[in-house]
Amino acid sequence: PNSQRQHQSGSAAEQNPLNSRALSTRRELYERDFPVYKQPVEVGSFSLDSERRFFNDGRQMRYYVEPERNPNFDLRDGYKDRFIKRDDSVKEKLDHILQWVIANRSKLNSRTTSASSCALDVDFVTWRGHLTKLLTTPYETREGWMLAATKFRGTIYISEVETEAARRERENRTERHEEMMYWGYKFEQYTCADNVHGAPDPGGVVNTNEAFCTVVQTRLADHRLLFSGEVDCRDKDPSAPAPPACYVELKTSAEICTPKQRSNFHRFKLLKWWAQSFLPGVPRVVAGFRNHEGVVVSVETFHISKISQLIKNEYNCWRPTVCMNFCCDFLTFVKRTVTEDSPSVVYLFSWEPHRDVTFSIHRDSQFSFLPRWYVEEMTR
Ligand code: 0WD
Ligand code: CA
Repeated sequence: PNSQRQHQSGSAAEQNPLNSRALSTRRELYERDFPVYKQPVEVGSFSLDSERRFFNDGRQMRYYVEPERNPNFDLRDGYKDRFIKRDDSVKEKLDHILQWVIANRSKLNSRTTSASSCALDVDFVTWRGHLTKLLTTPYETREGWMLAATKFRGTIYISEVETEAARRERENRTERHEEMMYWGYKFEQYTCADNVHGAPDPGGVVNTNEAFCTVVQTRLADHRLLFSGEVDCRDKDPSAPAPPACYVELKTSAEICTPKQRSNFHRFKLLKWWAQSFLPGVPRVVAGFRNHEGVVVSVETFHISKISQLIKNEYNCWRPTVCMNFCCDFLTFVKRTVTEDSPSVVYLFSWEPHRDVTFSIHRDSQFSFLPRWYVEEMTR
């Protein structure tokens, strides 16, 4: 109808002034010029050890060791006897990022006046993974999401809430699915060394508690963002560019045997890979293509900057500009909605495929996610 044909510019929420309580996710509304997205700058990093303890340093950083083109890695090896799995029923929310913020507050306070020295100089703090979900929303047809937002001292914190459907899926995974989730971590073990001159140790234990996370700062249009994302490894060449440009994302995917499989890979998988790595400025993804028996039969590098070229002949394909404009308009919608500055108030944004984004407001509820230790530290 009429609202569709309105302005080329302006956010999608603005295009429907009668309904400031909802945001459309229809692709056509986001087909406009690519928004300004500043080159992400790494402002720090942190590590989580084998017991999920936080360290304000890069001790869990690993180094990429390029495998053969056709390596025959057995991803099933060690699943039964050399695997320690993180307990994914434990919801950590933003806790590790907040720990990093407290340890590095001086780096973030670029304002020098004492009046504003308590406020972080950013509009949003969140996980990279939450932003990835926003980028892919206009193309997502299966899984909805819930994002909790709280404004505290002028900054909006965004933390995911597990949907009922996601919880059911997590609690009812098949044995096959559980094993396939291990394959990605096993591939990392075949291609990463703990030291710059070291070699991978495929005989070791895979422990998914361990993580190295980068913290980056950037700006999407007028939204100043601070987010963290888990990084698999880095280029070991000492002359490699500085982080995040030296980082490498590792993936596994089913081997591609038919044109239909290739098309699906371009239309669905490359969207997720592109969104996840583009956000923090990670330039390449190394993919291990595996067969049904969990053997990596080929390895291929994808450069993030070349992915839009690679997909452009695909019929009915995704577009980076739609992803970024939707994310930008969602953040505008959040800024306009989240007005009360209080650590105990949560604005819960919910989305289901084929629906608009809507929200509800919760005071002192189960959804509150800023821990007391953080609020107290930031109020001192
Ligand atoms: O509480 C939650 N719902 C979430 C917590 C959702 C997403 C992430 N996290 C936390 C975890 O503490 C984890 O350490 O964030 C960290 C990873 O953050 P991210 O980089 O923002 O997440 P994402 O981009 O979705 O995933 C990056 C990697 C994954 O690699 P692949 O190649 O599969 O995309 O982080 C791992 C996984 O290896 N990962 C997780 N690790 C622990 N907990 C989680 C998770 N919930 N999700 C993905
Ligand atoms: Ca990965």
